[in-house]
Amino acid sequence: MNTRLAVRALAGIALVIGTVVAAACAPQKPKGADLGASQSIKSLMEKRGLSEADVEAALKTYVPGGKYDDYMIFASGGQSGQVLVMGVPSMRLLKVIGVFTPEPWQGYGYGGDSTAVIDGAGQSGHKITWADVHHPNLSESKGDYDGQYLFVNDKANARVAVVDLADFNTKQIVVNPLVSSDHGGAFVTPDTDYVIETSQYPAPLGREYVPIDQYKDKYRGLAMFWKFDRKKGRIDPAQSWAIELPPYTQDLADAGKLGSDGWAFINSFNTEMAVGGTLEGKPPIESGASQNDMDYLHVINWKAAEKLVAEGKTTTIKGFRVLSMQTAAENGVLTLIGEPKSPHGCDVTPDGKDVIVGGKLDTHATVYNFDKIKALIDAKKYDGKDVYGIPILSFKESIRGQVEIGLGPLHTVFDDKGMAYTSVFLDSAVAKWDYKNLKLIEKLPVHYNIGHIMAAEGDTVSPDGHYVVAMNKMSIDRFTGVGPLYPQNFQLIDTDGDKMRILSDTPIGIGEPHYSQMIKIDKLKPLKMYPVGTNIYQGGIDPNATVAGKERIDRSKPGVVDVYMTAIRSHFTPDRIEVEEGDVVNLHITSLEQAEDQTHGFTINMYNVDLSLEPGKHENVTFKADLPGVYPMYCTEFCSALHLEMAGYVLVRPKGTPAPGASGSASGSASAAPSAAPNASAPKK
Ligand code: K7E
Ligand code: CUA
Repeated sequence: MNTRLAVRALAGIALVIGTVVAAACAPQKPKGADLGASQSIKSLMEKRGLSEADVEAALKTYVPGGKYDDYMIFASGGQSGQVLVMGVPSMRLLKVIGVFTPEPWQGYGYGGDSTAVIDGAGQSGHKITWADVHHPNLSESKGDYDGQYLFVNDKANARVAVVDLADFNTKQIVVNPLVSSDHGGAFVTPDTDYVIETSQYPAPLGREYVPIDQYKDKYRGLAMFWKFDRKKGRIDPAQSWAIELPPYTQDLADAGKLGSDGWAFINSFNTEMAVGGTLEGKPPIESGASQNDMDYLHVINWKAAEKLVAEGKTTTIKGFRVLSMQTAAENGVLTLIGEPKSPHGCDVTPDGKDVIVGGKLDTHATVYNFDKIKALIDAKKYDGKDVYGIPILSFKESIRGQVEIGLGPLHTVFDDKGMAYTSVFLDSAVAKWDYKNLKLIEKLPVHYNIGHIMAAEGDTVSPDGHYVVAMNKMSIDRFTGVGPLYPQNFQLIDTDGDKMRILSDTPIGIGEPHYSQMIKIDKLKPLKMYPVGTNIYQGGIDPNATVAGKERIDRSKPGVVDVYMTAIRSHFTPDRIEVEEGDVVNLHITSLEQAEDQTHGFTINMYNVDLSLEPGKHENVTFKADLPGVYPMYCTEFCSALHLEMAGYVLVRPKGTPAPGASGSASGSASAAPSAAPNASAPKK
């Protein structure tokens, strides 16, 4: 593929390597020639088989240690249920945030306070410990990323998670008890008043059984408007509400902005309402759903819906206020417009004026114009109604035009120069086009089968330009083989020059990322540590936080042992905990550290307890000591020269056995570990 890359190296190359400065205009020159590079660089290029284009791409993306990336990507971790944090342009992986799936390094879901987040995220009493993560969305203020929160949806189980970007931890997972799957989410309104989650596969609302031959009458879609309480940093389910939708398979959604603020747009496919039946000789959903030339774009006036909800024009299902689709249709809240064959992406332009839809089985990007739509709705100028009585607007009168893009346009993102970048799945290409003048500018082949595409600040009212990333579903030929399950491939694309070009390939070996967002690094203000005793889930100092010198074991309640414990380089106090079989043990552990990056881990053999104690963090762990025996507990982060010594024992004596003399006291005199001063054992200040 080096030749292919070399062909793309057309622009003037300014190469700066150490003291060697060279300017060369040399398309398709042989390797290493005429770069003016030093002999050592030339021979290095030859030895490694690198072209000029390779070297330039390397220089554009190399970020030396100690220098920071310009942007941060929050990428869906797909089936891993996690979120990946990466730097741009280096594409280095910075962190994997545990979201829907227990994550051991962060001690997420292994006995500490985070366990309640995961355990509380089950559906209908079923514990679910994975997710199909699709769309991470950053919180916005006035339509611009503000770097405070990240929302992600779980398509498989209809859930939405809130990640706090102060500490990059998942603080909340809300479950949608009305629908069985979601997809159009988690999109935010321009001031993050709402996080929008729309259903995917229609089902009876409230998750009841209804025979599938009643699909048309009883199966439904839904748009949930989760109310976000920014002060608390949590979604407030009690203030959230929903709109019932027809059983057209709703797909992607986006919120209006600027002039179209207060509106939302949702794609759909399978307006044929095909329900499969392959064993019964009926066509599969894939062909049944591809009969009509048009599906329906759903246009929602959510500000008007909010008013109707406040006026009580709702029914309650599973504790949620739901606006019926009839009420929505009659009050101008829900309107449909035809959209070409099996659409997928639905993206509002940065100026809020247009909505761009890509059709999977179409060759166009269709540009709907909000002003035209609004005028038709205001004038009640309908082309007819669907079978549910929902008004339909004229397709022709709602669009500004269509642009021939290629086979299978999916998603569209934007730069700062009025350019749209659309992923073209079947063509395996990125199409750059002028969305104001509806003109295709350039197509760049990618490897292979691009799904989503992301751009720097690409979903905001002011995109940055410079980079887009092609999120490719396949990676044939791109990387060393790792067995039949291939990684996905993120291709970083430079959009600064006249021609787009691929700068790097990055394998994603953890799941299938669907969407991602890219934010300027200076918008993020992550914490370096917590005030001592912080409960990161409840906020503030935990009532059970322990200060130095006040460590103790409280056995005042029968059958319960409360341990008030501290961790600091390189010991736990207490370090011996004696309990009786059957006791419920509550550990309250506070990290007393206030030095950057000085994290301790904590585990107890056999009890599936695993914590990450970042500086200042407090954790509460409860377990039942049901197995008599001797269980080492220790620190799992190599925190200091005496890290291996940061250990102790939980001793569970058989039921009815008398407690040995002084064991279990907080100041066991036989302790082998002297309380080393932190700086005596630590490499860090
Ligand atoms: Cu994979 Cu946004 Cu869920 Cu398109 S979606 S690729
Ligand atoms: Cu603390 Cu290792």
